[in-house]
Amino acid sequence: AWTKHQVKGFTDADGFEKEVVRHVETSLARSLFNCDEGAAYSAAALAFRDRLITEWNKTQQRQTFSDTKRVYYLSLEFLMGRAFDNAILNLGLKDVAKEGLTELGFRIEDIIEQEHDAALGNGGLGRLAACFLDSLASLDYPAWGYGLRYRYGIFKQEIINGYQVEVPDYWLDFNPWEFPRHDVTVDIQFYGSVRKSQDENGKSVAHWEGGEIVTAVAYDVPIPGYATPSTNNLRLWSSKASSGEFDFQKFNNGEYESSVADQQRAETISAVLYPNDNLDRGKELRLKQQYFWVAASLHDIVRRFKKSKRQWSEFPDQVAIQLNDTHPTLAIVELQRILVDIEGLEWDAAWNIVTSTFGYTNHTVLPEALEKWPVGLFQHLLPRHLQIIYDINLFFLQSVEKKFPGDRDLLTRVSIIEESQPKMVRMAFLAIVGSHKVNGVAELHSDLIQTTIFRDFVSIFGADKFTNVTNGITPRRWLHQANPRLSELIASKAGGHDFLKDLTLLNKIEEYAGDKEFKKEWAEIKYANKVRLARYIKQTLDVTVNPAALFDVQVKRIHEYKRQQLNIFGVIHRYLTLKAMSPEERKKQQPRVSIFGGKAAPGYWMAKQIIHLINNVGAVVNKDADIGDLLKVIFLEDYNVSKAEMIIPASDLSEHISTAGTEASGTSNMKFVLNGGLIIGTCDGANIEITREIGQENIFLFGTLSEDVEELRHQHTYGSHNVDSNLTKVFEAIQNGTFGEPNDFGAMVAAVRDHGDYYLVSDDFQSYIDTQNMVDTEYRNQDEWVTKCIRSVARMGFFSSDRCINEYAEGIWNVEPLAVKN
Ligand code: 26M
Repeated sequence: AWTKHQVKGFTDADGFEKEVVRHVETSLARSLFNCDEGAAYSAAALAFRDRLITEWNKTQQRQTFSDTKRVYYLSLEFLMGRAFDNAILNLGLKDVAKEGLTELGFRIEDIIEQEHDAALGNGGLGRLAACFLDSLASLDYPAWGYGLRYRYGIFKQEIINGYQVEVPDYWLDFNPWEFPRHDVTVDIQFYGSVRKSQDENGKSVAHWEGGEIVTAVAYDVPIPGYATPSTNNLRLWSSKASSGEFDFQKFNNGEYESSVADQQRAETISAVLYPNDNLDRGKELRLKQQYFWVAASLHDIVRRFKKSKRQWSEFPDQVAIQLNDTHPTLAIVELQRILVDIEGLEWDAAWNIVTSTFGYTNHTVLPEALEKWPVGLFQHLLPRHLQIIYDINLFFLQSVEKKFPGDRDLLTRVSIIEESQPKMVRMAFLAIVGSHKVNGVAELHSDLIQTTIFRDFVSIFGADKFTNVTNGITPRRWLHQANPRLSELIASKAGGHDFLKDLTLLNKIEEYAGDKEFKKEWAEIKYANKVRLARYIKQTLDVTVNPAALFDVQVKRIHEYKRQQLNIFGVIHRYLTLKAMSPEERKKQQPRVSIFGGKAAPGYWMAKQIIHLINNVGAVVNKDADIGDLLKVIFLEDYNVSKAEMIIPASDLSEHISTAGTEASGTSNMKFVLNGGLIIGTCDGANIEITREIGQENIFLFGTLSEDVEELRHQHTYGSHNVDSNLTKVFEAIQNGTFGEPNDFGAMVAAVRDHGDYYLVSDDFQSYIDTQNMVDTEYRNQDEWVTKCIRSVARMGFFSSDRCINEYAEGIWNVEPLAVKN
């Protein structure tokens, strides 16, 4: 077994302190007398960074020399959050850090708070990638992440007069966790034209020439595993102007301005993360980002493979590449181009290698999120790639025609090129055709893609090509780091911290679900977490909330399909109901704090209206003397990973209430249950599997089932549509100005009342209200509630991202851990 004592560097508080002092005085060039919390964080981070480097180098050497198959996880988003707390926990040195910092006169919590989140992602998809990196390292898999080093991560959200305002997130001022590799660069080409010629054997070869060249520079981020020396690499590419002759010529010709403009154009590629979640708006710069990142990553992977001097046919034995959604689909085309145009392989041999290498993960069935690019844009930006796509499509359609002769409709439906005006490249279809496995992220979602959007491809390729890998979360960050006291309580009954490496060991706490002393400690921890959140709410919003009230939390990106509008309409209904009660009756009601958080895409007008309504409702309810502690409505600004770590452990009830069939998986649902909160939710995504694992008596399910959604939508449009009577009263209150200018919310009301209620808010309203009332009743029986929470946690082992990564490794990548020999 590995222990922290086997690695080089400090092992005790004394040694750590010396390193902190050294970094303050040398790396930061500051005096100890002038060391504030910011400097202390910087120095402590540098001290731990030094600790990571040795193991990181060793891990990389081990992977190179052992010559085993590696996994490459291609993702445009890595929502990492903070690295310091995670690094000290994974190294098993948090006590050392705490003691050392205390002796230097600091509180470790304050030092941890100094770090800026690495927010290179939108939501679930980006955070999943981050959890996967943690599991890959913790399980000793030889794996790299590849992404973009955005100068600006997801915007910071400010709420001004109840409205969302976006502020840029410049996060790179001081980032000790990245290592620039100015020697690892790749020149990436755009635009230009294709020339065909014949080689010495008379074979036709394509040359892609001319156009803009931008240089990709690698920045590496160490990813420490938990309780293992394995430290993997996340390589992020940054764009800069290529320093080719072209620029020098411009300088020499005195074209200084235009040369600086070129430089800025190049740097724009990796400047900003696109802030859309589950929404595609085909912008040229986005396609440029995708190709830039994919081409640099593949060049890097191919360069590494070539050092092994193997045959090309062995490429898939050495390399597995996972595509996180369709964003990196161009990698399929780029590898085919490298093999055919540059390495001179025959088309079929190359295509075999390509399809054996790639796996594709789908994360959504929402039509507005499925990527499509205009053919004309491709022709302009990537002319050779478009030709290759046409050839891939031709051979694919020929094979379909062979299997299903004469089915013209089928050919039209599955063609990678959509024959629309303008013609479009359908990236998901290209990803399916170019991969050997396609997976969804929860059982229901994987079934849905096979029976709806990708149904034709199941008949063409067979059901074996399609599979499910239910998402998971890392228990290190989402239990041990976010909720240290609960982690310790569990450890005291589960035989130590092994459950953090094998989450199924949580089942050892189930026998304490009725244990008085255990339950008391459990409830105390939850209460303390709620006190902390209440303090934060007081500090940031100046609203006093009672920590003894039921904390009802919905934090996630704002989207109509996630139905924050259902939640706030339910809150309004609750408010109206309380207002109509006598003071005596009110005294019998369960106090609640409704907590919201999440960002709206800057161009998503309806989502921004929802935020506005939530804030307006809060402004009215929170100062209503009739209501007092019975109801508070809170919108927490700028929800992100580090805030999630505070909010999730403080929840009694969390809401996962998407229209059935729309939320592919959800992962925060898993985080909330793992932290001892119950769920109110629809039969959607991973909620279904959570129910199966923890028992239906431990979850509050309500609403329409996914198989009934289509029929209801049809009825709304073509039959009659009566809005639920309680919801009608909510609309009346909105429209008589109870929550501010009624016109502001006219569109939200009309979406339900007049425009077909696509998300079934009215259909699900009554069952939502009834279920919330059941929650109130059950919450008043605290003894039983706590038992439910404990049982639920005990049964959550399945949702570790370790289980999930092992499934990918076995079923898709065919890779094995690289055990560390001592
Ligand atoms: C597209 C174009 C331009 C900019 C951004 C995008 C884009 C970004 C993210 C499109 C889709 C994106 O993500 C889809 C997504 O986040 N899906 C979520 O994936 C999670 C992890 O599997 C699931 O848990 C969520 O249910 C699912 O919504």
